Amino acid sequence: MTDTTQLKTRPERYFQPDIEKASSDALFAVQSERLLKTVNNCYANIPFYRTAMDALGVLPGDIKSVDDLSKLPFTTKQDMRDAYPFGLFAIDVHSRVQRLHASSGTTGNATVCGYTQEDIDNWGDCFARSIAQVGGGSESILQIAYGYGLFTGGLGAHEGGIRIGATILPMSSGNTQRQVQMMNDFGTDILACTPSYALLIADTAIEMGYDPARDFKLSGAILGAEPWSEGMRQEIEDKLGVIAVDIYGLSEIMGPGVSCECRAQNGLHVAEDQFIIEILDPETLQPVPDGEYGEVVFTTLSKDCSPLLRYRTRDISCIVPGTCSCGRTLRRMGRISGRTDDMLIIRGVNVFPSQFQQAIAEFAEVTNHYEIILTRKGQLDKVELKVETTPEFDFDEIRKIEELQRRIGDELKSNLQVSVDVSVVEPKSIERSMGKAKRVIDLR
Ligand code: DLL
Repeated sequence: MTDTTQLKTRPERYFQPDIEKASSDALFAVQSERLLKTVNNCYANIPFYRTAMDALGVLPGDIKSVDDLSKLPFTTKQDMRDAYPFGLFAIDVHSRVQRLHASSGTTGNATVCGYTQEDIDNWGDCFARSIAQVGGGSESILQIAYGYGLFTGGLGAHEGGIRIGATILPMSSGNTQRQVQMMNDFGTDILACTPSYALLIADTAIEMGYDPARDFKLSGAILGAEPWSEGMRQEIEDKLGVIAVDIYGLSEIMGPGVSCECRAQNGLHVAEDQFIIEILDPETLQPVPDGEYGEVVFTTLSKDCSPLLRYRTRDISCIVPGTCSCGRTLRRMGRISGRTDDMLIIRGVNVFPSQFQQAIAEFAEVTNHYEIILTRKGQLDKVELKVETTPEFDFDEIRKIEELQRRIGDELKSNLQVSVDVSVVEPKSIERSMGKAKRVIDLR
């Protein structure tokens, strides 16, 4: 196992210490001032918000500080889709807008956001903080293996690299052997990609005959865009010899860097100078206490082209109570535990994909590569879990395979109250992902 203690005990680095370590009073003042500006911008320039605020009987003048946030209307993904493509822009797309990003529109219109140069710079600041949080700086070689394009991963990381002055290796995703080659030859020290792609890169490097933890100069990995587990983190850290931090973001709010862990790895510091976070009960839309899980809702504070008021992300998380050992005062959100819309209803029982992940983490014989396949037989839902074993597992003994499948099935049954047909499969039989892994295949 790689010893990451040395990496963890390096002196803490900050990109914008005045902001990252601001007092709560100073932050409240900055947030309030920017909120007023944002609300005025929304009311004056976006008819959707004028109508929504008029319907609630709220005028921009009623918002005096962050304490008045709950008077403002919510925004949903559907509102953004209805406004497709530019209906929620505060400025004309032909004016100062430098770039457009869009989320994939698999279940409806894509959601589109515009960025002025100022928006791009602010975004870069957020990602630059993340680079510092994992221990990187201007001397770093940053390999970006998030996809470049309408997806915000690649270009968001790129802007962060520019702001902090790192040497950028703009690989985008794909061509994994070449990623490994460059990583070795150029001496990459920070890798940015999805956690599933980091694992694929690690495994590919091992297959190519490297021991990345020993041979490569990697020290940090900034991984996000999809849910992952502590088990995956451990595997990535061991194989690559890095500290791996979780980065969160969404295209509607900005892209990667809305929040990111530091090396304490105990919650993701939210860029609270640029966003107000609320954690609300998704039914009552009332705030839940710190430490309790609810829907994450963001209000943007610095966005010029695509400001959003109280955007309901559908992601589920909490505010991590207490202070962080890294010295940052920006509050932390917990790992995303699921989405309000990824709940599977299986024979009437509500189940989240993350529960499968937690259950299989208990078994040393299997890995983090799994797929949940849902089908319907007559009136009955059928659930199959395919999970890969470790290379050490002896696949020649049918009895051992059956016994492992039964034990995993029993664990799932007692955790989820649903019978799951478990198939353990040989290493590398489940397709690897270079972007966001698709773990649930619903064929019903
Ligand atoms: O995934 C932005 C991003 C790029 C974040 C690179 C981090 C790194 P979208 O494609 O719009 O944007 O997808 C946003 O992905 O609402 C979450 O459900 C999920 N997601 C993002 N980061 C994480 C994370 C980018 N760290 C949606 N953990 C969000 C779990 C995440 N889920």
